[in-house]
Formats: sequence, structure tokens, C-alpha cells
Amino acid sequence: MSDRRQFLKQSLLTTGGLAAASSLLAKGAGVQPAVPEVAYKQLRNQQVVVSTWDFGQEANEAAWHVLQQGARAVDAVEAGVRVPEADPENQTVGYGGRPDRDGRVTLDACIMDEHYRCGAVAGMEHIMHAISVARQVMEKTPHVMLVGDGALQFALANGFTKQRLLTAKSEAEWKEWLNTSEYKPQRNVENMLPGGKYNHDTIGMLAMDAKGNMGGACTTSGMAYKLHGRVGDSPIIGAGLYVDNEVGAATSSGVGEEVIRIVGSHLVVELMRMGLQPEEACRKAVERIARRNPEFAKETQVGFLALNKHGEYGAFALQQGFSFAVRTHTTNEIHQAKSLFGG
Ligand code: SD4
Repeated sequence: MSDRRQFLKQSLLTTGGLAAASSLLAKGAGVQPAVPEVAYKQLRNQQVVVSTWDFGQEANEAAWHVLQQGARAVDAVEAGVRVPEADPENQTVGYGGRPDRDGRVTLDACIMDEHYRCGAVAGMEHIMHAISVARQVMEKTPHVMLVGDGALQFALANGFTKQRLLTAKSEAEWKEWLNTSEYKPQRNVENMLPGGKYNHDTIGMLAMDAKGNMGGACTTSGMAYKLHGRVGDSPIIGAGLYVDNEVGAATSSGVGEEVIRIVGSHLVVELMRMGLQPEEACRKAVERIARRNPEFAKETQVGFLALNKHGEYGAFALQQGFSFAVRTHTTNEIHQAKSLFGG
């Protein structure tokens, strides 16, 4: 190992080593930072599950149950998000989700494990558990993402059952919306739905298992009354979800277009890699969105949720009202994230 590399490695083990390393790198030392390996210890018995929104509490419980069997984090998050996917009362995920402008329920989902393996489906119709199809894309194909009819075809070939996802309630609301809305693309249409701009949903879930390994899942029916074919951030690795087992994981909810533009979840993880705490990393990502278009940001909701390798978690949103659920050995609670507009 070169002297410089040796120095970098040693300095990282001391307080302030991170700063010293970054400044050396900034001066063009030309060394790839070995930060994660030395700055984050793998802790055992730090099992934790976090997920977006208050309905995440029930989902967390299902994930927690799986974790307690000694399963991997990726198994836990898949089991967890299947709960809202199957719930017809939840109109933002899976069965019962709000349709697109043409009355079609199209689902977006992705999953990522501790080995950077990932799978996703986008714009998939007729299959309730989009997350499990995403998992099979990850495990059974050489690809990362399948879309639309291709995703459906793959799901059917792998034993999933086709069913009607549009419930009477969501159909009635969509028809009502058609009566009063112009049939043209509208951003952030949920602002006009009950709860206004504070009422976004989608489940993003992150977990750490007993071995200290991480996994994440994100699943949604996407923005209500979107153009047919529109894909949000939720199934896009790096945007709606990212897991780096050396550093931590992040997920998002809100207006997906804004998240995609900054590759939000990957950004949050990279900020944690630089040493930021989860909440601070989420705040920086939110601020980046707001800086681009401050006026628009005031009317838009985006929230990030992050979990680091120490089992520490945090969240931050543009607007008030972004809640998240946390399950550990000692807690099972809902937290309100801080926000840029509203404290
Ligand atoms: C999307 N991010 O499709 C999702 C929707 C969402 O709160 O999270 N709404 O853009």
C-alpha cells in the first residue's frame, strides 16, 4: 500500500479523520476514498424497520415478525410492504390504488438487497403484489426493471394471479374527478384530493437485520390520475430507493418527478457516506429540490427517509405532515418529520 493510502486509512480511524481525508481528496490526492469500510462498523443486533407514513406501522409489524425469524432484511421489507399492497382502503399502493387518467391502476415498485442486487417493475397492471414481482425480476432475470406488458407477462409466467385492482371506491372517485377536471397532464394532482398537498402516500421501507445487513422496498400506485405510461420515482433505483450495505439506505415519497431530477435516495445515501446523520442528509436533498424552484417547492410535497449502518434513522420533507413509522426492539412508533416549510 502506498504511503499516502496508508496515511488516509490511519487518519480515518482518528477523530476528524474524515475531514482530513476529504480535504486531501479535494486537493486531488487521486485516491479513491475507502471511507465506508473503515468509518462504519457492522453492528449486530441492531434490528430496525422504518417506513414512510403512519400506515407503515402495520407494515413494519409484518416486517418485524419476519426479522425475528432470523430472516434477511430484504425478506422483511418485502413482507412488510405487501400489507398496504393488499389493503383496498389504502388508495396509494397496490390493490385499491387510484388509477391513471384512463382509469387504469398501474403499479410501480422496486426492491434492493445487501449485495446491490435490485429489481423493479413499472407501470404494471393487474398484479397486486408488485413488490414480489420486482423481487423475482431481481432473482430470476439478468435485468433490473421490467415495464408495462412485459412486467405483467413475466409475473403471469411466474405464478402471479391476474386480478382487478380498481376498487369501486377508487373507480367512483376517478369518475367524479373526470367530471370536474381538464383532461390534461397535471403535476401533483394529489393536492386537489382530500388532504391537499400534505396528503401524499406510497410506502418506502428500510430495514436492518440481525447480521447488520440492510434491505429496502418501495411500492406505489403512483401519482393519482397521471398520464397513462407515466413512471414516478418509486420503481427507479437511486430515485425512490437506494441501499448501500456499507453506508445506509434511503427512500422517498411525494412528487416523483422532483425526486428523479436529483436522484434523491442515492443522493441521501452519498451524503450519509460523507458523514451526515440521516435527518441531515434528507434535509440536504430536500433543500436541493427547493433551491431549483423555490416557488414550486412551496406547493409540492417530497419527503425522504433514511437509515444508516448504525441503525440510526431520520427523515425530512418539503411540507409538514410527512410521517414515518419505526420498529425496533424497544419502539413501535410514528414520528413526524421536520420540514422546510413548516418546521
Ligand atoms: C410517485 N412518489 O409516483 C410517488 C407518489 C408518492 O406521495 O409518493 N406520492 O411520484
